[in-house]
Amino acid sequence: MHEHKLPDTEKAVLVGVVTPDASRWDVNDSLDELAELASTAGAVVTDRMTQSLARVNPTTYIGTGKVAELKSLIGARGSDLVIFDDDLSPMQLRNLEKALDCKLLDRSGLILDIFATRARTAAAQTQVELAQLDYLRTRLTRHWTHLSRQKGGIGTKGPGETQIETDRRLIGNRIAVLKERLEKIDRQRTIQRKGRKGFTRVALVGYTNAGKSTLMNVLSDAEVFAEDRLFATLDATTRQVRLGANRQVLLSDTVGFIRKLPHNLIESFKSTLDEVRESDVLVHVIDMTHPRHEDHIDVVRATLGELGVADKPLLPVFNKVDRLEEPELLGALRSRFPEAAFVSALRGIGLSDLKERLLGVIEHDFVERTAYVPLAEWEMIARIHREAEVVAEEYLYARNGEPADEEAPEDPIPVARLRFRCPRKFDRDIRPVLKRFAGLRICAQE
Ligand SMILES: Nc1nc2c(ncn2[C@@H]2O[C@H](COP(=O)(O)OP(=O)(O)OP(=O)(O)O)[C@@H](O)[C@H]2O)c(=O)[nH]1
Ligand SMILES: [Mg+2]
Repeated sequence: MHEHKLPDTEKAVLVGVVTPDASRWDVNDSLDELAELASTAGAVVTDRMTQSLARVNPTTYIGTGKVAELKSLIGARGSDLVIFDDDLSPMQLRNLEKALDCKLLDRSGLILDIFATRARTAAAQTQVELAQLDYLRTRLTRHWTHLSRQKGGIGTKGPGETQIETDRRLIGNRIAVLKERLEKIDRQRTIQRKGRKGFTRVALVGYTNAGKSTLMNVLSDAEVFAEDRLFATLDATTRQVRLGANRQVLLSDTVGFIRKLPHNLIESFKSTLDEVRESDVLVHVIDMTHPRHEDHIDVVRATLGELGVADKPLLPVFNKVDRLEEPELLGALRSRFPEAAFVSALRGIGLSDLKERLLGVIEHDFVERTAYVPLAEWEMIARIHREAEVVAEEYLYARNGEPADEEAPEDPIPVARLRFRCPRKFDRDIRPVLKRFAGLRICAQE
């Protein structure tokens, strides 16, 4: 596939609407974040335009007067694109394109574009392309393809024009192919994950740029790409991490969350987000030095809810203490989140406290069990040794207590009596197997 040379910087105008029902997010904060996203995508923001409206204009998003104002601004600045803070409906997009004659993007389109440039592995690339096509399917306008053919740049990366024909049917076909490819990737991942059964699995979650990958690196010696950019990480990485003398966990780093994460991205990133869904414990990394960290916490919680994992045990970790400028914030957060750890992933501050607290959360999720297992079932015994913490082990003889055996008593068989601690999940996994040995009657000590 050839890559067309993209202009290094595109000049962008940001547009946001203030509505009375807007939540705690101030439109300026939201545009700050949009500007960060735009610069991550390689644009230079020259202007911002906001408008207070009772509600967003259903035909043009902003009011008619504002559209005219925007048009002359674009002309005066020689802008390359306009980015809207909310998702535009196909109708709004069509009308605005007609009126402005300029490349238009909305927040979701911008986020998708960043994801497209960041995707490195086949899985991430497939997932992003799927999300993009799904997004485009409802927004295909003649103008859009016309522009994309002439110019490259933000909003046009990812699926090349050979793939994006205006024909929706072709897009539908391509989506089917990608879905199939993802299913294959999914199956491979499921096989990989099977090998990790029984390990306590911990997933790092948090707002983009909170420091998840930096924390992953410092805890595990992994070399995960960390950068002061939004969405540095798109793929899940998993590493073993030692928490205490006798406790290894699997730690996964994964894609960051953001306000208004496009819904089709969450859908498409299902297999990456499975790391989060299948983990036993979540570590929620928060950049406490970010002025909007409270909102970030809310967004992450809401996204976890959407993923159906809101009830998993969760450890809040406030990161970047090294950079904290208001010492009173530390006290306030400590009293509000007494269970939280306060760290600097970058400087390696507070890591042993973090590990201790994480151990505490995990312990809470552990159970102690006793099981009798015939020595002939050495694979099962080995598995318990490998994946649980064996506290005591002794060897005995037992007879099978099934009624059929009463008439023709078998010779006593050697069995191991194992007392072990394990995650509830491991206990659930092996219980059906151990049930098979429930009829054993201990008859002699060796
Ligand atoms: N001062 C300071 N900077 C940090 C700390 N931890 C991370 N950073 C910086 O914050 C930026 C983002 O860090 P990442 O680890 O890439 O963040 P992330 O949460 O993985 O971000 P995404 O993958 O984009 O979701 C980088 O520039 C890090 O160097 C910290 O404890 N202190
Ligand atoms: Mg990262």
